Amino acid sequence: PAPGTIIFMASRPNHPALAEIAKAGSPAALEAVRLAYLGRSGSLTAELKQLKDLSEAQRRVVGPKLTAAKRAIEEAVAARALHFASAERIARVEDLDLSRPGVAPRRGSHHPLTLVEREVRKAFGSMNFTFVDGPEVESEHYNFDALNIPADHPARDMWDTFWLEPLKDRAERLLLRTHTSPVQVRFMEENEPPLRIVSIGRVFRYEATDATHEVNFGQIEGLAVSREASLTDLKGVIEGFFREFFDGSVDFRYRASYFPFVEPGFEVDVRIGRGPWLEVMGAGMVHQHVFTSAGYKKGEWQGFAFGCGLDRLAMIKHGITDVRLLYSGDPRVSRQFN
Ligand code: FA5
Repeated sequence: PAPGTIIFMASRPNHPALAEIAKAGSPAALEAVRLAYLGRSGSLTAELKQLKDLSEAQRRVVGPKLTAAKRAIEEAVAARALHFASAERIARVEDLDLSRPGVAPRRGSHHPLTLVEREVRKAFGSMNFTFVDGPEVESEHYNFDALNIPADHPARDMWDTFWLEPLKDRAERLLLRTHTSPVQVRFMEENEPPLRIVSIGRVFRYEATDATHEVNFGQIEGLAVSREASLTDLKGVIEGFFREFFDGSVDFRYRASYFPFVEPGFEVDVRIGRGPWLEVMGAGMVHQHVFTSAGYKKGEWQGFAFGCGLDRLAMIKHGITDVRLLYSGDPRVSRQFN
């Protein structure tokens, strides 16, 4: 039924007030009807007052009829009042233009680094690598010593380090890890080969920022250890990954380089299409000293490792010219990846 329609139910008293309420054309008219029956000098009020003068038997017959009538009138008045209120509301929004285009909700988007990280996981996942994490606050031991970089080794100059205030109850010096390579040792201490892991995370370096250097950036660490892991396997994995990641033709260049935790070591450059050569990662065969610091017996295992800048991958893939944009917190950066 339309709003305000009064339904006379069979069980309700067919009181004459109900028809008047239905006919009331305004809130004022409705109020007048209500007062005529239920007001202080209303007719139903008067009848209810007279109940006390009736005999017990009469009261038992008339009483329920009067209270039922009172309730029916109150309900009808309330329903009619609701009808007036909603009619008023409809009048107020009558100029509503339902054909006007709506306001589209703004959809969020993932940060380009998140998207790149997911692609990296997909590619290495398909090559049966397991993903592991390591702490960002690292000890001097795992970040340097266990990786064959003793205190007096000149290679320590390669990483400008954020040192942390030493904890009172810990002799060990703590730092913000300068690379993800400490994860290699942490994982090997707990696991026996053969193994294949990738660790993606934040690293920190105390250096001046420019378009290609941040103080805080992401690295992808890879490690595979078995009886006969070889350079050929390393090349196969790296090239397989980049071909999938860049979805097409990629050229590779390997340049001899030095990292104390690999031997031999090299840098990998890639070229996409006819673009320039870009340095994307350090890599090499795991140094036996790293195996021994992880508790493996010298000469028993062979492994390869690589460390790649996550930000650089994102920049190359999406033509981002300044790494600092990735950490600017500017939503316009992410919005372009919707
Ligand atoms: C390392 O950090 C080695 N741990 C990599 C490695 C792992 C070598 C395993 C061998 C075996 P390097 O300092 O070159 O190496 O950094 C690796 C990558 O991180 C670089 O190729 C670059 O892509 C990225 N990178 C380095 N410094 C910055 C920086 N300040 N901002 C952004 N990306 C950086």
